Amino acid sequence: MKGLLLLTALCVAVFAKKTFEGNQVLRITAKDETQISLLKELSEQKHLELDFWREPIHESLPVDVHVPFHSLQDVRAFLGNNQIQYDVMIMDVQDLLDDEERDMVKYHSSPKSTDDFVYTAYHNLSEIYSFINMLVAENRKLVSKIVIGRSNKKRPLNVLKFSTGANRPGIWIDTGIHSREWDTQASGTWFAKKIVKDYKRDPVLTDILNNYDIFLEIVTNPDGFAYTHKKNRMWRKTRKPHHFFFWCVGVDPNRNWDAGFGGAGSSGKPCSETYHGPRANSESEVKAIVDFVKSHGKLKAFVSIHSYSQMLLYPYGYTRTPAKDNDELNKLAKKAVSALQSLYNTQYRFGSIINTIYQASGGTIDWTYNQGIKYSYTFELRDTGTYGFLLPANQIVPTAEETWRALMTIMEHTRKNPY
Ligand code: 0X9
Ligand code: ZN
Repeated sequence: MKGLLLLTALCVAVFAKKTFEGNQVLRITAKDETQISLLKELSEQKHLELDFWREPIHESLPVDVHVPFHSLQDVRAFLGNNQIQYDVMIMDVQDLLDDEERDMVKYHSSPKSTDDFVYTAYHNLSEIYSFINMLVAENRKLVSKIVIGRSNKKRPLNVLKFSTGANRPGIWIDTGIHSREWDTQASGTWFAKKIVKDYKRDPVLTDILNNYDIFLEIVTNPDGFAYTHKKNRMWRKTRKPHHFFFWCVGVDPNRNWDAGFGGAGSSGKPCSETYHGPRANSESEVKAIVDFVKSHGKLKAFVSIHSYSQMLLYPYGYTRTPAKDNDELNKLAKKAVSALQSLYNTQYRFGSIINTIYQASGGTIDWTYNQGIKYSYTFELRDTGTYGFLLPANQIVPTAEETWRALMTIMEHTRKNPY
């Protein structure tokens, strides 16, 4: 009997989807350096199992932390005892996930065309992969699919190529490198459809596509993404187990690039959410893009899309030394965020990564910029923390629409300023 119970418990642990009943997300506002240090200490308390959505870095930046139900009392007591201010941003994480799931089940149909695809709901990996195949089948002249490599679990790394002629320079866009940032893969899907709808209709996009190819990787971290659907909605990293600490799975794919690799703002601890991996490009998902960028040789803009915080950022993240094109990147970012804001009045901050969000080493666009891709940008999409990574599905399309305006600004500038 005891054995059976143990076996059942083991099965539940291995096969069940993680639930988050009673978990809360707190927004903590530290008032000084001492409180930041206290919060850093708090984040070291492993038994609390805290998931910092926004880490304690500096008192000017809010700290968002996802607290499991079993740790709530301790965390609240800690904050109270140290007179650290906080608000409850998400009362019950599972409630939001239930809403999300309900919408997904409702639209879990098999659309016959990309016109029938429900852009206002979240979709799983197989639904997005069939969307990609449908889009290609419907637009053979404009769109093709290239497989740039395989994930750790051997899933294809699919990239959509929008092209109207041979030997063109290219513009790259990726979404979903952090798997839990679901509004990014959803936006990527919407962008793909937008491109085929607007070609030959929108003169600016038509001009871009008559001169540049656009490459779009919607699910940049497919293993992580599948895991967010099947096991743990909050998964961020890749899914490669560590060779020694095999219970610590995954590498942060936004710390794994060969630009200040292993420096401040990344972690050497395999269980950390910002673990940089054993070496640069150790993750096949990263290496595939590195190989693609090098072999293509003519990418002129590279945009990597994350969420959340509402920011448009440019290099660098690993060093305080300004990028040599800092002034132009800054001016263009300003123009792009004002185009974005013009639609729904969503406000974005912009600047270099290190000055605007925090120091992060081994990040995607620092590497692409150092490869000579001048227009290297990264977005942090909606929102500013009300829902964080759990943006309600009714915000997918507005988020994609406004982001598209900023992307068009960057692409148009790239088209008009050849280098
Ligand atoms: O920590 C990160 O990798 C980014 N924040 S996120 O919540 N999306 O994980 C911030 C680093 C800045 N770089 C990019 N946004 N690429
Ligand atoms: Zn991210």
